[in-house]
Amino acid sequence: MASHSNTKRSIAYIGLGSNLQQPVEQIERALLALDQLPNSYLLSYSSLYRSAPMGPQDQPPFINAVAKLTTQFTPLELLDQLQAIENQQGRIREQRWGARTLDLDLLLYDHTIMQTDRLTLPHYGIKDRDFVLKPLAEISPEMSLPDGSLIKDLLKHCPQYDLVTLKYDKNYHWHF
Ligand code: A4P
Ligand code: MG
Repeated sequence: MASHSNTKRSIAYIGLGSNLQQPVEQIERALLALDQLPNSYLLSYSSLYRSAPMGPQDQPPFINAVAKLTTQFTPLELLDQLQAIENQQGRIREQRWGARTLDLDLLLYDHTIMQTDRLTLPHYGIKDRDFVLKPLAEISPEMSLPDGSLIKDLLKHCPQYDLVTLKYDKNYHWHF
């Protein structure tokens, strides 16, 4: 395990999305990978949601979820870890907003606000995506963004992507 001078624990929220190659399994594998990250602890994760594609419409529906971690990684170190997981799951970067096996977005890192070439925090799309806000509200109903806006208020005025919550059955399978 790499040693890190940063021993402070931060809270990070990760948005997961997939619409290729058995998306439910892609999300489950990604949650397992997040659970196994060093210097981090997976605190909770939302239900899985099916959503209509935002962007090009000639692609399958997405499966989305949100996970909450504590981590000792800095924001950029955590982004590296997330991109490594995307690559392990066969992510090929093609069209912007196009189909993908796995997309991991760093939504929030404590109340950090930053804008660099590699990383924008909070993630720029949070407020316009019910497939991010709804799972966020499920795991942290009272949370707000660094600008003070409440997730549950944002959800009321947000574009809708036909969300359907998947159910987790007693055989440990997600289904519609
Ligand atoms: N980057 C900057 N900030 C961040 C951040 N907070 N988290 C940079 C993650 N990455 C961040 O991302 C491009 C670059 O953004 C990265 O190299 C990183 O340095 P990417 O994942 O390679 O490209 P992308 O995902 O195709 O582009 P983008 O703009 O991030 O797309 P989004 O916003 O991720 O949207 N429809 C539904 N229903 N559900 C979805 O999940 N997802 C997308 C992709 C489109 N339509 C969707 C969904
Ligand atoms: Mg992305």
